[in-house]
Order: sequence, then structure tokens, then C-alpha cells
Amino acid sequence: MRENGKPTLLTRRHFLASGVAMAGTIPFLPITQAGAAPNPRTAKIRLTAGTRTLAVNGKPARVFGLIGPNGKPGITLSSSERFHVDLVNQAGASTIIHWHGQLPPWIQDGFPWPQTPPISAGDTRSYDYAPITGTFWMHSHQGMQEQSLMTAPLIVYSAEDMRADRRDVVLMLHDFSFHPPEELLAGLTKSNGSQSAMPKTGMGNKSMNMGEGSMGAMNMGSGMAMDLNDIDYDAFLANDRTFADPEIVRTEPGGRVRLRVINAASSTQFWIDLGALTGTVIAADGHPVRPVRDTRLPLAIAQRLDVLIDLPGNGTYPIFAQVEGKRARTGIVLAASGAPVSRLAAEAGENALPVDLSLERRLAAVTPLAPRAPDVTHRVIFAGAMAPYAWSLNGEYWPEVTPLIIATGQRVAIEMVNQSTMAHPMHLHGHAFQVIALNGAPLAGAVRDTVLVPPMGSVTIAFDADNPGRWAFHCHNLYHMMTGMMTEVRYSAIM
Ligand SMILES: [Cu+2]
Repeated sequence: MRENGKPTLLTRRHFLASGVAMAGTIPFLPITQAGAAPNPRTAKIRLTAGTRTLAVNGKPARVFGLIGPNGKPGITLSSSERFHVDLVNQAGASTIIHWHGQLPPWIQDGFPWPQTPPISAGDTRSYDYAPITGTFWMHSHQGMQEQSLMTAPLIVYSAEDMRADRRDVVLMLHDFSFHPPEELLAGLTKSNGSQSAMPKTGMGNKSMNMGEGSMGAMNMGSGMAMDLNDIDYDAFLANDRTFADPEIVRTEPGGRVRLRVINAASSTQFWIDLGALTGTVIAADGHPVRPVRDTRLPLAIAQRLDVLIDLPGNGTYPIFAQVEGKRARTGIVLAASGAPVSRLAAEAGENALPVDLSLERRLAAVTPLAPRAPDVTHRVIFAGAMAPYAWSLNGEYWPEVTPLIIATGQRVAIEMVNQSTMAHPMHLHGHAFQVIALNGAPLAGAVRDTVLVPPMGSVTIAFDADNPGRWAFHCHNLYHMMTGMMTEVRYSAIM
């Protein structure tokens, strides 16, 4: 194991390559002979859904957690491992965990369909599928547990990751409130238009003034007001810590870092600001993209970015995540061994702009879909309002929805048309889609699992129907989803 580096995982292939006998009755070496490296896993991985206490702004906060076999949040797999997991529910409440962006059979997806009900407190459920490599995450799909941090990283190393000499750094973002999520939601749904009685749909709100308070409003130059943060959070967390007491990652001078940023917030979008550094984006939502270099990167809710960073020297380099529309920020610090780390200002000098499609427009998949015209195109209209607070797809509110029907073997396109003044990060379960148009302009974009549809904008995605089942398709803003912004993509052969 390299000090200050990614633990060297030994795979079955490494054992074979090193000439260690794998045959016979010895399935793997005892850990004492393998040094500090973990054994190649032939047994199940134990993942425990439970509760834990964090310190936030100097106060204790009781939250959920998903703790892996090494006592740390989440699961990290080497390239040859299966996702062979026993999920043990010790959370004291029923739960169900979704493996966000992974492509398992639908009954292992972690969504509370009638056929796959939540796991009762005290029970265990087993999972076994072949994972895809990249930066993923896991979160509860039960009630509003996600807001109470029932979330964790899910990282699957590629064979190249296993060989590369670079530091692997996960940066997981959260929004945090000391108020229970049900109370936050009630504050929105019971709001009697004190902020604005105007619907967020369509036209007619050009003079909308959102005023002071928890919501941000931005004039987009066209006279159209755009709404940002619905919830007034108490803190923004990076790897469970605020920027007043950030995680400090000690790095090798001049070393290379693979930064895996995960936006696990329930209702907050960020700009990732590399400060003095320039990064190279190499993957979006776990799927490789052609390299794009930049220092400020928009990250919608539930999205991930993998960024390669060459550290220029032996200094200290903060990585900021600034909330869109606000000065508030969180982050971590990359610091060479021995380099001093001074206290960082909790707020940026200026409000951040709204997260937008400026990066999406520049992304192109390394492995795009094969050229093919869609066999079926579904058009989905987004609408919603602050008073009453509710968000819909094609005028329908979950669970009273009409499924989008597709069939195995089809090339499917979904055209999403946003007729509201909020941006919606849309996530499709069970498939990786390619972004093929932004605001009507064709694009051979990224392959990913979550895409932002901007206010009054449109985005078209396409995918091959190769994973039969019932699949959720929803806005990943938790408060939008909870008030209706979810539907089903269903294969016609199911049910
Ligand atoms: Cu939304």
C-alpha cells in the first residue's frame, strides 16, 4: 500500500499475474500473506444502513448512513468484482437503497415498486450483479431519507484505475438542515404564496419578484425570473464536513489526482471551483468523455464528474463547491505533506451564477450510441408552481401517472420540454442515455444517467432499450420528486 495513496487493491488477476496459485482448495491468500491489501472478495460485501452523529456548525446532528465493510461510507469495488452485497437494515425504519447509475436487473434497482417493497427494519436483502466501472453513488429511495444523508459513494475501479499512479479522491456533496425533511417539505407545500402567488409555469411571470428569504431569484436578462434554491439550508457538506473544518487530503508534491465529485445533495446544485488549478474532465456520471479542461465546472443534483488534476507543486489547493445563486460554499483541501493549511473564508466573494449547460455542450462520449434513428420518441412536458408547490410531468403527478411504454430492442428518444422557471435534473433508472440535443440544437453529447433541463429549455436524450423492467424516471430535486415530478418507463413485456 502506497502511503498517502489509493490503497492498492489486489484482484484475482493480480494474484494470477504474480504467479500465486489460485487453484485447488485455497480460494485466496490469508490477509497476513497478502500484506495490507484486502483479499479478492469471494464472499458477500456487508453494507449497513444505520444512523450516526455528525458535528455540523458545532452542533450534533443525528443522520442516516450507509457503512461498508471497512467502516467507511459506501462501497469501492475493483474492476473484476461483482456487486455482491448484503444490505443490512439497522436504520430503525424501513428503507430501500438505489444504486444510482448502475444497470442491474430492475428487481435489484432499489426502487419501491410493489414487486420490490422496502426492507423492513432489522431485515437484510441481497444483491448480485455485474457493476459498470466509474463514479456512482447510492441513496435511499424511501420517503425523504436521502435528505437525512442516507447516501454514500459507490466507486467501481476500471482496470486502468488499478494500474494508474495517481491519488483517488472522492468529494461527496450534501445540503444539510437541522429541521426534519418532512418539515422542510411542509414549509413549501403549506406556503400560501408569501413569496409569490404566481405559478412557475409558462408565461405571465416576467415581473415576478421573489424577494428576500430562502429563495434566490435571478433575472436572466430576458426579463424572465429564474428560481434557484427552494430550501434555506443550515450547512453544505463536503465528505460530511463544513468548510470551517474541511477534510485535508495530503498529496504528493507534483502528483496526479483523480477527483471524483458526487453531488449527493437533495435540492442544491453547485459550481466546482478548482481555484488555482486546472482540471481535465474525463468522465460524466461515471461514463468516459473526451477530455475537457477548465477550472469551474457546473454540477447538477445527482451528477458526478471525474477530473484529473496535476498538482503543480508542493502547495495547498482548496477545491470549492459553491452553491448556485449564493455565496455559500463547501469543499476540501488538497495539500502536499507538510504544507500549511490556513483557514478559508466560508463564503465566496460573489453569488454564483445558475448552474447551466455550458459544460454539457462541450462534452462528447468516448463510447457514443451507434448511429440510428429512434424507433419511438416520447415527449415529456415539465410544469410546476411555487403556490401551490407541486411539479408535474405531462400534467401528471406521481403516483397517478401514465407509463412511457417502450419495447426491448428499440432505440428510444425522450424529448424533455421545460415550461417552468426552475431547472430540473432528470434521472432515468437502469439505463445510460446519450444527450442528443440541447435547446433544439443537435449534439453528440455525453453518455450519462442524469441531465439538467434548464428553465424554459429543452433536452433530448436517447438510449437503447436493453434492460427490461419497470424504471423510475424523475427529477432528482427531492422536493420536486416528492410533490409529483416522477413517472415510469416501462417495457411492454413487463406486467
Ligand atoms: Cu425538478
